[in-house]
Amino acid sequence: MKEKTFIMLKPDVVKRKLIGRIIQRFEDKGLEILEIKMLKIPKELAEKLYEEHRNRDFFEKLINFITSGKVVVMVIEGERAISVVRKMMGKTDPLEAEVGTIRGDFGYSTPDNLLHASDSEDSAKREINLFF
Ligand code: 3AN
Repeated sequence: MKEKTFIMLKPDVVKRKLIGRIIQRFEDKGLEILEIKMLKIPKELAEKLYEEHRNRDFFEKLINFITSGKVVVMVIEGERAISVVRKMMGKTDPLEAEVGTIRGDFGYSTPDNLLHASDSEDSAKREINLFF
């Protein structure tokens, strides 16, 4: 079944000039980019996106990072796209993310761990609506 998912390339990707290489991976996989735009996220929107983490000790650090520069947001579609993209992204801690995943190949820290991708159908709908 075709699914839509929401992906955000974080400010570290833009600063490190990795936008093209990361998008290339999704295109190479056969996923389709339906929407794409670049923006600097207002603080309120960043807090909404990450509201489930509001009580975590890293919340402020995460919001400061995500609003520190431009991000690229996308809607991507494909068969079981949500889990396929999560697999391609790799684990949250880049030290644990396997080689071959985006975080495993390009990342070494948090919260600057390259990208965000929806983890369920409900969050995909919610996140797409926040940005598109
Ligand atoms: P994922 O992005 O892999 O779904 P979540 O949803 O648990 O991971 O975390 C959301 C974001 O919060 C991560 N992408 C990362 O940027 C940040 N984050 C998670 N854990 C930490 C941590 N221990 N220290 C700093 N930032 C973190």
